[in-house]
Amino acid sequence: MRAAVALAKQGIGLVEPNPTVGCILVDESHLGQALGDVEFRSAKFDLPEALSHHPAVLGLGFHQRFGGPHAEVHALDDCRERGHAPEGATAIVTLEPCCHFGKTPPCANALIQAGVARVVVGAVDPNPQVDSGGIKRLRDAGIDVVVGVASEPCQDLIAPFVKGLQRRQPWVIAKWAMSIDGKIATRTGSSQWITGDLARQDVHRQRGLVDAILCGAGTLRKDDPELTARPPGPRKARRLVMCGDHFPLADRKLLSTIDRAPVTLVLCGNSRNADGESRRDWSRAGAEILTLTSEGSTAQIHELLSLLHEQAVTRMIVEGGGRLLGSFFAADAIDEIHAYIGGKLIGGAKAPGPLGGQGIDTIDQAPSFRCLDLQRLGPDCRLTYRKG
Ligand code: AOF
Ligand code: ZN
Repeated sequence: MRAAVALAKQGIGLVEPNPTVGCILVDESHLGQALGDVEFRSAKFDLPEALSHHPAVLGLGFHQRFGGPHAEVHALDDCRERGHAPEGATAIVTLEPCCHFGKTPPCANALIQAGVARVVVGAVDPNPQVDSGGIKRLRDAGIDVVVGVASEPCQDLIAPFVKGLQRRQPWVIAKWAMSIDGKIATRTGSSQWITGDLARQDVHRQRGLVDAILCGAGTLRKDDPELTARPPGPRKARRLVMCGDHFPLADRKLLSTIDRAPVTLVLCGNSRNADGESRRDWSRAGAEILTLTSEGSTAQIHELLSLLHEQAVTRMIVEGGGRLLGSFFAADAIDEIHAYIGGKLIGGAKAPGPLGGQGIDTIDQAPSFRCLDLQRLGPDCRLTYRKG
């Protein structure tokens, strides 16, 4: 199942708003040893490539693009292309096979027709059109179904999809780069660059996998960021600025690069008539102006997230600065953190950390996050944390 999870991850950025799913068809009589304990510990290891050569593996598949065939169909095709028969095989799937006619026919039917003997499921599909219906259909056809194997990584795979379904908001990734001692700038405000080339390349890769990238007005003023993925990735993110009640000056890279990716300025209600000239410049350039009607930053953040869900934003990155990230923290609106740690020390009681605002008073108030991944990036690293 962990191997199927690794396969599924190859679909991140390609399948949303669908969930990422991986499937492996195996011949249990050849399973013998576990699929490479050693292999999973090595970051350089190409898992799909190695799996292909395992004697138990009949076929591999993952959901590769929105609207395209599901993981199970790819695995069955792969199995037949390799000259194997799926009859009697075990299908290991990170998500319950679907039972509905969506953009493709039901995967449960495909598995039944192929004659698989057993299906091992990581997570139940919370989509109301499925919701254990796939499991039932397989069992009714006499297939042995095991549910909940390695469920934590399988639930992690579909967490953005689940949040979209249940909360009708995008998955929020807070991103920052800090020194080993947790500073995002020196006490004088100098911050470029805390991380090196490899870490910054990774930031661009992550940008190319999401639907929206948000920054605050202070960052727009100070850093003049472009907020594009360079080189471009599979998704083109809408670039958003949380402006407060003033239009930003129009001399920003965001405006001069508006042909590369759409721009939205997010303002709050009392700004309607402010800054006429800047407003005109941004509008003329084609920027979308979004005016929030709620009061207070927490309500405004949730209003924005709901609006972005309606615009089909599944995953988004909040890039800072500290004030905006502090507001997202205070609003309990951070699902995941990409903390880049640059191999540098900054020091100084007045040098800022990543989250501004008030912060919490005592440790018992601190929300818990767990470490999902650690990527080494030359002298730096990316730590991925998730709530819960
Ligand atoms: C599976 N295997 O690989 C995936 C599943 O719009 P459609 O037809 O592509 O269906 C999307 C829904 O199917 C999605 O919301 C989720 O419930 C399920 N995704 N199911 O059996 C897969 N990607
Ligand atoms: Zn399916």
